[in-house]
Amino acid sequence: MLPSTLDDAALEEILASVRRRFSLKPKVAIAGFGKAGKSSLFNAIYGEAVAAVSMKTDQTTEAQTLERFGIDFTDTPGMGTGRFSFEQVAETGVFDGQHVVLHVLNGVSAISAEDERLHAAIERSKARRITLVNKADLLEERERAEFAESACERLGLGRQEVLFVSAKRGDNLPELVQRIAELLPEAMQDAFIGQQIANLQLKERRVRALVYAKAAVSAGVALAPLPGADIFFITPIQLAMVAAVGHFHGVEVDRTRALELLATMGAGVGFRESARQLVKLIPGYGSVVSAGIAFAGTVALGEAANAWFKSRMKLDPAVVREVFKDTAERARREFAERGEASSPSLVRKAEALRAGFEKGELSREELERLLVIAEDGED
Ligand SMILES: Nc1nc2c(ncn2[C@@H]2O[C@H](COP(=O)(O)OP(=O)(O)OP(=O)(O)O)[C@@H](O)[C@H]2O)c(=O)[nH]1
Ligand SMILES: [Mg+2]
Repeated sequence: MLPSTLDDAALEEILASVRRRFSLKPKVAIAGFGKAGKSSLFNAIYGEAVAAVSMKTDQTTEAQTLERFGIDFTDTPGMGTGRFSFEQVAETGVFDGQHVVLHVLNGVSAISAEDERLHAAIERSKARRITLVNKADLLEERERAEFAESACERLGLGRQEVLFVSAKRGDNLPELVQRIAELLPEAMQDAFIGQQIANLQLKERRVRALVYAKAAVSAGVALAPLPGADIFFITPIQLAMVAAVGHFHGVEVDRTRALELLATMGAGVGFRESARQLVKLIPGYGSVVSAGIAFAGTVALGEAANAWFKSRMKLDPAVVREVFKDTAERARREFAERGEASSPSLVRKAEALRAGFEKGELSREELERLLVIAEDGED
């Protein structure tokens, strides 16, 4: 059996790099005039617990009651909201530092001249803009149509640019989250999707895409099985996946958390030992890790991690094990039927990296590192 060069320090580094990716701070500012519902939207997107903290910061700002205009800065969920006069905002280029600015119109009051100025200031800035009409729950169909018409006319927008939402009832908040995510720099999208709570389906879709990508890489590296060796390559890939799945659900995955998950599934202490025990739970496991087993084991672990972290580690361990086993069965069948077809470019990429290692072109460390960061879509 080949020894692994990936020691505990290297595994820690994998966890840390996933943590860094998810701790990026997308700058999303919520701007609008008094009582449009900025704070309510902030709560609805990030959750009451986060908003409660930011309110405290808000109160420390002086003379805020004198201002009619406010921005709730949400670039760091959990802290930092501020109030600014319109002049401060327009003249200090405060929007330039934002990725996305949500311009919140109050659906129950007419669009004002100040809203027009605010819109123009956002347009002048480098930030991307989304224009919202809040309190849609209070509007009849006819009133919505009238408001939309007025917004298009006064702000020069296309009809599809005006998004009606209700912070109170939740109308269209998943769509809002989707639009924000699409406007963010790509490297920050996952962090935002992890931080928000208003579009849980989007979290699920991203988790599933991630899990299947990691499974394809695992399969690729195991295509030419070497007895005992593959598990060493697959463990770091799976560890990065588990950590990312946790972060999508707002759970910071450190070493202890990762081990806790493995222990929940009845696997032993230590990343590598656990991985070796886990793989034995998969039906059809032999002394050699085949591509199908690597694929199934990675999907199963990803789904088990998803269920576990989504429940905030409250799920009955027996249920987590069941998720693992059932998913492993299903994923094995999928792989047997479709083979590499699910993500052929990733499978090929992993296979090529592995071949490079065997020809001596890549060191083991290089191979492991490249496998962990392999992403779809580059070729
Ligand atoms: N019906 C309804 N009421 C809402 C909605 N969003 C906010 N409100 C109400 O509107 C009022 C103002 O909401 P806030 O979220 O405090 O608005 P804001 O823009 O942060 O206000 P300031 O910080 O004072 O500028 C509160 O009474 C909210 O309950 C909504 O979608 N529907
Ligand atoms: Mg407010």
